Amino acid sequence: MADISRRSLLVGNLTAPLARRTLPEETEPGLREYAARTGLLYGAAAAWPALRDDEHYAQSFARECNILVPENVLKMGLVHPEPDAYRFEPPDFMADFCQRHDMRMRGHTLVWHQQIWPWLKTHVNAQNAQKHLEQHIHTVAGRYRGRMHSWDVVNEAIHLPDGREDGLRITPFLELLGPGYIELAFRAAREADPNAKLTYNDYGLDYDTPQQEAKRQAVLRLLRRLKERDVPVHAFGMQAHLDWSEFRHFKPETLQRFFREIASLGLEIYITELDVSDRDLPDDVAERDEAIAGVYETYLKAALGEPAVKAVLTWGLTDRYTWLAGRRKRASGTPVRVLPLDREYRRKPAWRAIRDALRSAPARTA
Ligand code: 9MR
Repeated sequence: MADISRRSLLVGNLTAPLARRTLPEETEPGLREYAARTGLLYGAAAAWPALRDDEHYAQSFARECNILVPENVLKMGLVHPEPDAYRFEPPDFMADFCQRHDMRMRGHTLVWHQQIWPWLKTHVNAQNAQKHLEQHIHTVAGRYRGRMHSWDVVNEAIHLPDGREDGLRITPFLELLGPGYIELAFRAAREADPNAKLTYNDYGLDYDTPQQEAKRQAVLRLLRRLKERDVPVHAFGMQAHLDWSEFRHFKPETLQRFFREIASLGLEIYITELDVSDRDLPDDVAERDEAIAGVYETYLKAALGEPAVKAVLTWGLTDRYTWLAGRRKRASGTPVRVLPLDREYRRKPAWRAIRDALRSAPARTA
């Protein structure tokens, strides 16, 4: 025990209180069990090195999840920090962890405009960009061949403010290779891992607003274009970074219409990065937790009504490790309460909301 406490001190924020000494006992099964009963997957994004060093964090994953996605360690710049050097120790650890705990794994992400190779500017040009991108994908996706449930092959490629007619974001790969970089990435991923479900993943598609409707249409056009060209794309990833203060714009019918259109292209749908910001809620914990739980439940009940939705992943499992603590800080400075488990790994109303949505979801056939 003392050993665990000492180790957890070394992880992350040194001023944070120690992680608890024992995982809270629970009488109910984990979310993975409720998901499995209806043929669904439930999981979360895992932080590094917390998964290795914080025993209770690891135990919580084993208890709650039947799928895991590395939050950062498979991103281009992290897994491939130099032209000839890869850093596979963290994702290898996670892949072994999944195997040990009978969990699936998602890969995130092969091509993105953020956390990109730090050597891109000095080493990559229009002549060699295709070779570098294909090598990267073959090496990274190839290493986990047969072990990945799915891969986010391309992440966040649509960005309407960039003003292009096709809606594509202006990224280094678009500039180097043109719009064909997307197709190229999917084909390389297919060669590297013929069994993984190859996914296009994006955000900002949840609400019934004109901006988000325009983005949904652009995503659908992209997916249709890929299917018409026989590009191996199998799934769409709906990030679902929600915010309590924006949730008045959510309409279940709008989400369901979008999902049905995606399903009609023959694609599966995964909710890949669900979380709910509590930035503008009052400090009172009970009130805040109920409000956040309400958002989880409303959103998931609508999403899980569409049979093409096969997996739900939250972007983190416990409030102890969440990007929202840095990016959506509360004005009062009180810690955020945005995920299913609190900072001490206790189940919150958000956990129960996810359980209820999983439990009432229509059974999946395949
Ligand atoms: O949670 C991730 C955070 O730790 C990183 O600093 C950040 C870098 O941009 O990326 C976060 O994860 C993002 C994910 O990879 C793609 N969709 C949006 C997520 C939240 O920003």
